[in-house]
Amino acid sequence: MNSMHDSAAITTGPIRGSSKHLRDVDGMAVPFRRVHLSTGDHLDLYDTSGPYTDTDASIDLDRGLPTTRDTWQRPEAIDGAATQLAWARAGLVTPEMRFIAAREGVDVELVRSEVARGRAVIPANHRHPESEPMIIGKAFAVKVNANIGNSAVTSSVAEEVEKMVWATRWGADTIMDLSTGDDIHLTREWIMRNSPVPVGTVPIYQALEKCKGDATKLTWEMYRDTVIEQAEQGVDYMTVHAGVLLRYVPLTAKRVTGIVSRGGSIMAAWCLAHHEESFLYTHFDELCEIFARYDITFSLGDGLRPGSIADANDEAQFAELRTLGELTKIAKSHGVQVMIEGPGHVPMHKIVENVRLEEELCEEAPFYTLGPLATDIAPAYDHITSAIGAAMIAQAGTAMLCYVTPKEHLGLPDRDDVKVGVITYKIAAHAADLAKEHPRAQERDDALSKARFEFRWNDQFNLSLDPDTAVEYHDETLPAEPAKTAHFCSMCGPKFCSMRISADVRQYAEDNNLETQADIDAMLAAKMDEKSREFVAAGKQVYLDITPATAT
Ligand code: IRN
Ligand code: FE2
Repeated sequence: MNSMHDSAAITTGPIRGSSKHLRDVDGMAVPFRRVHLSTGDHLDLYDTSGPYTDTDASIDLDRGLPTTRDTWQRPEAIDGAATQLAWARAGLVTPEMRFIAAREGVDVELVRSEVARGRAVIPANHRHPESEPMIIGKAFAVKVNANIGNSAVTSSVAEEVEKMVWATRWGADTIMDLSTGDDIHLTREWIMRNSPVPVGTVPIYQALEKCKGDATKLTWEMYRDTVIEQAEQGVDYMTVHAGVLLRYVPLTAKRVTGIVSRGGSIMAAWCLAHHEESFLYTHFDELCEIFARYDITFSLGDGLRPGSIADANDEAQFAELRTLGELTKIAKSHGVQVMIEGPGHVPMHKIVENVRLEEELCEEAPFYTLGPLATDIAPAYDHITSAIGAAMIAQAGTAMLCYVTPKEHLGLPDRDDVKVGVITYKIAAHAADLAKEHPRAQERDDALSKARFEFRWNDQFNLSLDPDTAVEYHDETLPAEPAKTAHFCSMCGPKFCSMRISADVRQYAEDNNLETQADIDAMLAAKMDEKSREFVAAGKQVYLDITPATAT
């Protein structure tokens, strides 16, 4: 290890109470996180963490992960398109589709047909053979993306790899490397070679580096070469802000927050300076041909997304969306997979309209949104303001959510912010899965609820999204080991525990053979009668016992 690696504190190894379980599917090893319960049962959960949660796992930056996908059979290109979309349309089932079906617990035909319709994408560049295939589409579990990437000054390459491992440990389904600065190629290379999840980028950022930050100097050739450089490295999906057209730029003039997208503002600056149509738009067919060779998925950028509640759903935003619809059709005619990026900042009553329009204009291509923040008034809490919007928009049909961390609008996220962002977005995504009645979503809730009711504390922790924090909070008040099996917690103490009282009620019902509602009603009537006679006879007064539970 050279000195560049030293500063990174890399977290690997199993998550509390779980182990890596590999299910054999036609010779492929499909990963699950197996949670071992104290009852002797187990629950297998969707696992994004790659080999890093194996026992004794570590990160070997230079060696990288095994190139497993290279050993799988890949069909021939069809009319120049070596893509999951082209193969799905031709009725071919790829190893990636079979892997995904097992992972999601769905029929492989659902995977193939959703990809063929363009309602789902499998971002899997042939040059990223280390990745474990996953699918983004509204018929499947809602996915979460975590953005990482150094800015010009801050972190080392190893720290960025650590952030990737850390984000996937907590459930990030994809990561985007938004690095800028000097080591951009090298940083990306190490992230790619070590990432078990698809990696996305915004190539215009690196193209801009190549002309020292002067947007007016950008050219199509410069951009194209950057795309090819990144394609060769294995980038699985790329944000392309090709819907920012020259004539839309004036529509943003009267906005409260103008253009907030970085890529969008770069392209708007270029269009204005040259007074020409965007080269991303005019060269879109050529871009499609490149993407088709590697099977890179378009993430059509929302360069004109609203950056404030005031600007939500305005003409600039929806004009761009109409153009993205047009580009979707072009990409698909080349056999290239497409998803559509969405807002931003949107109040709750304007959220569903976004999904409805996107589906109508973009042939239901998977929607991939940034939150949206449901209000602007809580900097430092924008993981929460945005998770509210994210849960709503996901329930309405958004397929992937781009996380927002507590540092949004304020600074660069550190390791803790990355974890809080991912966990917050897993909550939004899972809440939407439940609301959509995704076949496997409720299993985990039921297992956790049961553990909670039965005072299996360790099971409750281990089934949770963040076992480490759950244990920590529990131990703040009841640190002793016996408290992990105690039939109460420190919230209400032993006397007032509703769960314990409910358990007692059940026991009472069992002991007294109370099975039907009629049995219970009869018992209650008899008891009430008996009690009221006792009460009157004793000449008692009514009082409430408000002694604190801990005073006993
Ligand atoms: C997702 C949905 N809308 C935007 N995003 C993400 O925002 C996009 O995928 C990328 O990771 C990030 C930065 O995009 P801009 O600011 O360059 O548009
Ligand atoms: Fe914002």
